[in-house]
Amino acid sequence: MPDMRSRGALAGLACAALALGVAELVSVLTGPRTSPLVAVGGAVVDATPEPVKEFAIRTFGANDKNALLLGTGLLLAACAAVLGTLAVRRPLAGYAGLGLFGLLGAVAALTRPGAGPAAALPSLIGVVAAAGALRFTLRSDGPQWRVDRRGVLIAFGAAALAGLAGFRLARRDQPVLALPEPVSAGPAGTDMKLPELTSFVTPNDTFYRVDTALVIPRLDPGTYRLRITGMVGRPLTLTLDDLLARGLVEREITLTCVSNEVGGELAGNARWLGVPLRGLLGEARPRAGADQVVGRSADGWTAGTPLAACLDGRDALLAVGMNGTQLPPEHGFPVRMIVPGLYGYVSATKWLTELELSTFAAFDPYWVRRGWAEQAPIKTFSRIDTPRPFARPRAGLVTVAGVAWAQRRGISRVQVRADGGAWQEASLGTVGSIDTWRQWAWRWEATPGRHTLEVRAADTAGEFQPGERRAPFPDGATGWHAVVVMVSA
Ligand SMILES: Nc1nc2c(c(=O)[nH]1)N[C@H]1C(S)=C(S)[C@@H](COP(=O)(O)O)O[C@H]1N2
Ligand SMILES: [Mo]
Repeated sequence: MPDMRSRGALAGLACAALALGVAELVSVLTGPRTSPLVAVGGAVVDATPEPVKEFAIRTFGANDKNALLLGTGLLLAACAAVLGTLAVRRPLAGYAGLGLFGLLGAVAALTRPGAGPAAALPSLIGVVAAAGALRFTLRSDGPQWRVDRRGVLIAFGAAALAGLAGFRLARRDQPVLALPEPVSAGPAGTDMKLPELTSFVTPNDTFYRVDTALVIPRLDPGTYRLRITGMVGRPLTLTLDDLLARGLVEREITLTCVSNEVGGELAGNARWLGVPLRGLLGEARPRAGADQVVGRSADGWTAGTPLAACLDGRDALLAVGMNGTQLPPEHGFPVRMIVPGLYGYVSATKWLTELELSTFAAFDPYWVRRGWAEQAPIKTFSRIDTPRPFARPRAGLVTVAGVAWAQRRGISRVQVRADGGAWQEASLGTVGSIDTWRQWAWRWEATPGRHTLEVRAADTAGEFQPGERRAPFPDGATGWHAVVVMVSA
């Protein structure tokens, strides 16, 4: 019987390995952050208390993420072995366990910021493969179940093959661009470096992702072409080298999604390296009457940007770099548009292949056809990042902190209040530019009990964001972010 048990454990390990290998392969299509290990690891990081995180960073240094993945993997292996020993006696327990872990991976991937429905696919397809493997490794032997050794070997082999193929494909699909060194960066000191506060620059691997692409378009930089068409005196077709030869600038710009709810996380601030759009459009000589620039992506998605916003001197860019590296595939490799001050759906076309000069009267882009506003400037917004909802801080001084944004206008004030009392002035981080968000912090003398914290921000014209709660449809949510906390004595 002990032999039976260890064989069960092996079968469990083989099935888990197959699930992960297959999931890795599927995540080549759905994005690196949809792989169950990465998604569960990310969720664990988010849920980890700050002191533990600091301990991990101190102990593992730059390897903290690898340590986390290894830890998650070992834990999963232990569970798989236990489930395997159970499954030998009660196969149903094995299938139920598989289903549970598949669900866990899918939920973790789905709840990552900006994840689409396809994020669940790697976990679900992985688990279906593992269930199939379990079916073939557990053989009924009269009233008993026995583990088929060949089945276990085949499952391990298939797991290794799928995982390796996924790894190789993910690599192969990431050609490397030779980008010049950035010409300029933002000012220093914009990050207050407070624990739990959103960092001033959002790292690429945690930058929110929103798009309609079930499968990330993979463009070959060697054959890439950008066409500038429509109401122009001189249509252009440009290679990537043509674009790069126009000269690049680097700007910090906060990108925001119109679907962001009050308190939501569909916003990120990056250093974008790109070609100024104004000069490029000038070369194509827009014809009189054109008022809309339609950005078209490799997968046919469209966004309509006011031509004026591309020419008025703001840093409208065709971006090729993000935070010091080429654009990651899920953020639009090799070229995307970035226009400060406009929600992403009217400005930020990823996998950009065409700019068509047109008019708002003549053409409705993707989301406008579905009822969203034709014009969508970003509204003033503020968010409390810490304390988290239903946190239980100790009474005494508590740091309340977050970010606020009002691209093109800039943030001049942030105010916080507790329990509907008088508004208090928060201190503000150094300004990046009027196109970046700004960190804020407020020291709160917290007393025991249940409290509601609220925040509101004003732009540099002195205009406070309205308190009235409105849903994102059709041109962006409004309302003050509120967080309830339970202060302990
Ligand atoms: N090709 C393409 N580009 C797109 C979209 C899309 O669906 N397809 N979504 C837009 C929306 S709604 C937003 S908010 C931003 C998000 O950019 P990110 O995923 O890099 O954060 O991309 C924009 N660009
Ligand atoms: Mo968006």
